[in-house]
Parts: sequence; structure tokens; C-alpha cells
Amino acid sequence: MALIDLRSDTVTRPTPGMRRAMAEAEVGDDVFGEDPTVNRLQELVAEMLGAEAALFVPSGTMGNQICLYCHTQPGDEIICEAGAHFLHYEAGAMAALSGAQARTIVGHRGVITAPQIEEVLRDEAYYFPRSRLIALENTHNLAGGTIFPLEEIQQIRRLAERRGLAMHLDGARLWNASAASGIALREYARYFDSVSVCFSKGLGAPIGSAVAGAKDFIARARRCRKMFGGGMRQVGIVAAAAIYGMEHQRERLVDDHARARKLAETLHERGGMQIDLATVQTNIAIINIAETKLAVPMAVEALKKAGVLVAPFGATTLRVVTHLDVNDADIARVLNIFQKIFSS
Ligand code: TLP
Repeated sequence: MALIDLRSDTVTRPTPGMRRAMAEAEVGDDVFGEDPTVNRLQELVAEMLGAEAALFVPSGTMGNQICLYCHTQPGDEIICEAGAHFLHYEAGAMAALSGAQARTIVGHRGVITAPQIEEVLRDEAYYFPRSRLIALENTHNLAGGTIFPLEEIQQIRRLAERRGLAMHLDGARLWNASAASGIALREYARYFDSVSVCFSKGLGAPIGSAVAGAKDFIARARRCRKMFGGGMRQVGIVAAAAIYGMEHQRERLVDDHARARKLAETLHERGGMQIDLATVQTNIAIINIAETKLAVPMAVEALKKAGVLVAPFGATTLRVVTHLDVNDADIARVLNIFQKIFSS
């Protein structure tokens, strides 16, 4: 029987419809701005996010790093939650490429508040780093796919304006936040100076992300994309997959959320597994196995042998992510396998 891969929503394969869209895409040289499908994608993303412009980039990492670079000078400080993806999973790029440093705040389920941020902002003094950018993540990956509440974003925006800071949103899974909360993408996006979104996660595209913002910001981002080696040529074939994902595979994200919820509710407190159910708001569940008889590497191996791939996600935790290539029957099988591994 085929393995059920719950390591990430990045593992999905392009669907037949998506492959057809890719095969039929009109293309041109995007470094010259001449790929009609890329241009259409960028217009679509800008429109959806209510931004002046958008730029197609190869990965979420590049999208985030371009934005961090464009907002800061070396030595500037970026305020973010302690589990931010760009701090932990982007190979130290922020330090290497932007020369910025992080001021981290431990949030509650990935959420930090305006008063917490205000407390760490620097006063003006030549010997202090310059507080420059507030970067949020929605949904928050490390916290378990949690949604950043809109009211909190609004408070943070007010603070940012008062103190002259820019705001960036890592919206790799903003689609999920919007699908789960019913709040429009553009409503989330309007409080930020830059937003990055990914097509290669819940939407099922094989590659690609975009950054959105004001026209002059995107012009600088385009130059930076080239500098980082992300200028691409006939990439209408992949932009077509992104468009297809947004148009045909977005509404179904709520099914992923329901499956993650079902999985979490069933596994919680079985065989020693602990899940903070309040964090299971979208397509991710973090399972703490400290109280079980298995250590993380052994659990990952045993689950793999039985037919399920999960991601090790800390000293005592596993991450499971639901996506396009996982159906209800798979979830039923996963539940049986977990039951067997952790209660035997
Ligand atoms: N996240 C991946 C891994 O890197 C952990 C995953 O499997 O979840 N922002 C967020 C919030 C992300 O979760 C990711 C990918 C990225 C940015 C980076 O995207 P890519 O992988 O396209 O560079």
C-alpha cells in the first residue's frame, strides 16, 4: 500500500487539471517582463491581496528574504515571534543576506501583541540597533497552523504607524487562514507593507510564491530577486499551476482543515499523545509524544514502516499536515496506524 505522506502540504503533486493548465500556458521571457502568464498571475495576486503590485518568486524563502532585505539596512532590528519560519527554516538567510538582527518575542500560540512589541522597541540612540520592521506569520507554522487574529493585527499596525515601522507578513498559508476564518485575503493584507504567499503548499502547485506591496516596493523587490538569483525565464508554465491552484484548489482547503481536526480530536489523549486542540485551526496538528513510550526518531520510523510519513518537529513533537493528496479513507488508515503504534 502506498505511503500516506503527512510531512507537509508541500509534498502534493500537480493534479491532472493543473498539469493541463501548465502544458497549455503561454510563455515569454519573464526577466524582460514578457511572460503573459506570469503577468496575469501577478495581477491576480495583487488584486486578491488588494495591493498595487505583485512579483512571482521561486520560493517562500526567497519571498520572505527579498522583503526583509528591501525593508532594512544592515544592523536594523526585525521584531518577530520566536518561532518565525524565516528565523528557523531559511538557513540563516536574514543574517547572511540582509545583515539584520532579530528581536524575538515568545507569543501565545504564535500570536504576539502590540503591548509586547512596544516593550521591545528601541529608543533613538546612536548605539541602539534601529527597530525597523515587524514581521508576522499567518498561519503560524511552528505554533501548529494558528490564525493571527485580525484585531491584533490592527492594533499592531497602529503601533507600527505611531513608531514609524514597516510591517511584513509571511503569508505562506494565508489561504488557509482566510478559508478557515472567512476573512478575505485583502482584509488581512491591507495592514502590511509587504506580504508573501506560497502556491506550493495548500494550493498544490509544484513551485512558486509571490510578494505583494506598493509599486515602488515591488520595483525594488524585482531588482533584489535578480540579485538573489531568482530572475526566471519562461516560467509561465509554473505560473499557470499557481493560477490553477488559486482558482480551482482553494475552496477545498476547508476539507484539509476538517481532516486535521478529525485527526487531532481522535488522537488527543490516546496512548499518551497530547495535542493542544486550540491550535488545530487549519491543516496542521502538532502531536506531543513525551508521555508515550516512543522517542521522536523511533516514532517516525515505526509510523513509516506502518505506512505513514510524519515530520519530526522538536524534541518531543511530531507534525502532521493534511493536504490535497490525503482523503478521508487515508485519515481513517492513519488513525488505525497511530492507534497500533502508540497503544501497543
Ligand atoms: N515551510 C516548510 C518547511 O520549511 C518547514 C513546511 O513544510 O512547512 N513560510 C512559512 C510559514 C513556511 O511554512 C514555509 C515552508 C516557508 C515560508 C518557505 O517556503 P519555501 O519552502 O517555498 O521556501
